[in-house]
Amino acid sequence: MFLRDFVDLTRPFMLEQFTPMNSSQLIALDARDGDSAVSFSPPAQRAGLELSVVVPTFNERENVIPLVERLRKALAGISWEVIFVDDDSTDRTVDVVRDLSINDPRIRAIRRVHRRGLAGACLEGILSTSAPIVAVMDADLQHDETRLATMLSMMRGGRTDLVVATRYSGDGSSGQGFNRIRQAGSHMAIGMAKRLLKVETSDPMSGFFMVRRTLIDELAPKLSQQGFKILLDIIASSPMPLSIGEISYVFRPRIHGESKLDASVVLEYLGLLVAKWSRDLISPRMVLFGLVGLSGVVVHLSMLRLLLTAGLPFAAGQAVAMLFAVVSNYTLNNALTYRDRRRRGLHFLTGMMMFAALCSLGVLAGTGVSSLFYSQEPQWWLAGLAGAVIGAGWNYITSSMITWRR
Ligand SMILES: Nc1nc2c(ncn2[C@@H]2O[C@H](COP(=O)(O)OP(=O)(O)OP(=O)(O)O)[C@@H](O)[C@H]2O)c(=O)[nH]1
Ligand SMILES: [Mg+2]
Repeated sequence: MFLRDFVDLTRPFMLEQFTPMNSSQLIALDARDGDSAVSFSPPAQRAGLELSVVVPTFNERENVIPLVERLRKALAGISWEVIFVDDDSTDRTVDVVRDLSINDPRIRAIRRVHRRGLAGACLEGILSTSAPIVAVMDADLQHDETRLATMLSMMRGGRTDLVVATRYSGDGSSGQGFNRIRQAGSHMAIGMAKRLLKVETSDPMSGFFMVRRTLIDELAPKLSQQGFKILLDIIASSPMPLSIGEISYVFRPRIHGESKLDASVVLEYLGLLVAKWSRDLISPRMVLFGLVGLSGVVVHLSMLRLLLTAGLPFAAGQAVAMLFAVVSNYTLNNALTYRDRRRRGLHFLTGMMMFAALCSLGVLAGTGVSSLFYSQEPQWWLAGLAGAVIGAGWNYITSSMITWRR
């Protein structure tokens, strides 16, 4: 536990910011945090609010109104609200939500600026409500909202911590929403989660579930803000076995807008699996940083070989190959490891220079440590390994705290 706490120093502040507070405190936070900001439409302060539906959105403008209409029908007779957590969509999804909220205070918007991430958005939405029970569902109408009322009645007795809407048991299916490749990938991912993390539910990858808010209040500091798989993270992060109910549903095809799922989601998922399997000793970010580092070694050696074959002297070839590896590592880390804090435009270039300068210091520190090791214990591999660990650790810490600081 301590290694993760020590190394992943950049993480904790955001989650704590969103435990219940009033609007004036939120405005103060906005002003203080120059790097990232968040704006809220006023929370619905209604007595007896029972259910909050948290909907993460990124470019879902056309889906907002149909979803709200469906929620109104499905949740008739229940005291509910819906919170759209939008990562500053370019199609101005948040404006549609705010227009609706003028006439219906049950509809709320959280607009996050300079942040990306489905899991982080869901967490922020959950932590911003006072409702005791929270549902998480996608905006794109793929999740069957008519299941919500039954899910709520399963939660009401107080004995169930979590209800998972599953595509993989009873009458559930993913056939309409997934092609064959997605289906095979989903089954493989579930198999890995079950084997490695001993997760019992039939659909730990589901993005449609209902949970007791106090559980998330407790688990929040442990949950990753990266990735798509918040449900798996919740189940695997709980120190106590959870009482989990299931309800089946048919995953519908997406009608409006585009899927945000891409290859990086697979890598983020692997990061989450390793993190939970190591009992949070390693963070998902560390796993991604390590994978990118390994790819840098491959880039470096391939380039060196190419340049030497082309007749370049060794020193020149080595310098150019190193430069390629640094640029490749920086670009991949920007796209994957620090996707939620991605640097763009001019910031991309200044970040690259910063990354290169800090990595050079890492090389110096690593060389110094390995030379010291070698003078005490002339085992080349042990000394080399010590240098590599120091260099990689330095690079990770400075990347998280300086190049991609929040
Ligand atoms: N706030 C926020 N929401 C996101 C982000 N990425 C995806 N979403 C939302 O999360 C939900 C699920 O995303 P989808 O792209 O539909 O993912 P999916 O359902 O697994 O994939 P498809 O079946 O291809 O649609 C949608 O409501 C998205 O708008 C993000 O970075 N931030
Ligand atoms: Mg979808």
